[in-house]
Amino acid sequence: MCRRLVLVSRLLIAIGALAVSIAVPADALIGNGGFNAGLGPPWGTGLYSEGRPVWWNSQGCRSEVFIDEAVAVEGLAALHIVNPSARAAQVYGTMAQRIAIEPNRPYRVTVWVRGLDVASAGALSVVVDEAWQVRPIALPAGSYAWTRLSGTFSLPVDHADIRILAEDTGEVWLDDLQIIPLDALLY
Ligand SMILES: [Ca+2]
Repeated sequence: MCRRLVLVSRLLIAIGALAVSIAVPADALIGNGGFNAGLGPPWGTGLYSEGRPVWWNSQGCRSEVFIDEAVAVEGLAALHIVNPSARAAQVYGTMAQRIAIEPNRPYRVTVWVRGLDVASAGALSVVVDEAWQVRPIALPAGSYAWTRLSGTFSLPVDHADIRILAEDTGEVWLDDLQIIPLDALLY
């Protein structure tokens, strides 16, 4: 009897360990967050993306994006954004991809960033909601080598539009953008 209980408890521990390993994502929720596959899908999805180029400009913004294969911190490529347009109302360049999330669950966003003459704090940000109000990542002003930034968010809906938004002058590089459920990191 006692031996059987031990076996049952070992089995439950094994099942528990399996559940934890399933709960921790082997990869991020976001697709091609390392930009090694270029600018294709799933970039170019979510609100406002339909019928537009993957990276698109508003109100005459002259921002451009490139896949840079010389400076990546993860894989072979990083995203390089060049924006010569100063901050002004509705002047921005952007691209997004929609991911599925659990409503009100906390998520962590991490990304490697590099800056050259970034004009202002938040000249480039990562936005996650449809109203563009929730911005877990905002790049600092100035010039800096590869730096890892992180932030958290939760939304009351079942999806997030992970949006890269350029709103002021400067050059930035992004790599290895990841979205991970925060509680999965705590096991
Ligand atoms: Ca990469």
